[in-house]
Amino acid sequence: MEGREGKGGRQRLFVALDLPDAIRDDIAAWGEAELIDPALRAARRESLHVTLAFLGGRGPDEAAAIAALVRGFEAPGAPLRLEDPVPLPRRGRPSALALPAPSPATADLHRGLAERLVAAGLYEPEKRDFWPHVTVARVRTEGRGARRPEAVARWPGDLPKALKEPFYGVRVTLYRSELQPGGARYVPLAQVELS
Ligand code: 2AM
Repeated sequence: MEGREGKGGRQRLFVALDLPDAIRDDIAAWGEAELIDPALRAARRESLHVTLAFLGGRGPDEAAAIAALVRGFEAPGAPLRLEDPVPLPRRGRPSALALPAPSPATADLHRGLAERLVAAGLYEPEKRDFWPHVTVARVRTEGRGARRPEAVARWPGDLPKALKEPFYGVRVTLYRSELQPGGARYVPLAQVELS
């Protein structure tokens, strides 16, 4: 689509495990009450996900091949649970806030997907270990053009007990990330339901 792509028709892509609507609703409700520091910008409700593979800028042919691979991906639904929020990075001034989502099944999904993408010549695995998490807020940067995150005075409290109950991630989606002034918007390009 015109105007939606970067240089040379490239799109910024990633594959994610979607969270069930009820969990997105509960995280959004928690965020409305807890993400009150003006330096924090809460993620949009529909943007809440666990990234399985970050693909970066890709041209149309690669994007089509990745979409086909995602549509043909077969795997069981992955149980996961959320933990209390942690500022990231852990050292230095934080630029984001994430909920860790420890889950061997999600790590298996990541591995299975990465193996298929690598076999198709579409992905170079990351050197760092896979760490499943849901980013719930970004920290605004200081002034125009500045990259340094603002200082956050009031970090949110812990998650309510109900949000720490295990649940299933049931859908894998290829997203295009569109950078916008109000924060990135993620457009679904291909999806597969897990069994
Ligand atoms: P984050 O939530 O930890 O920031 C869209 O930007 C998604 O891709 C986000 O979930 C983001 O992770 C992830 N992402 C962005 N840049 C990345 C990178 N260089 N390596 C791995 N994941 C990245």
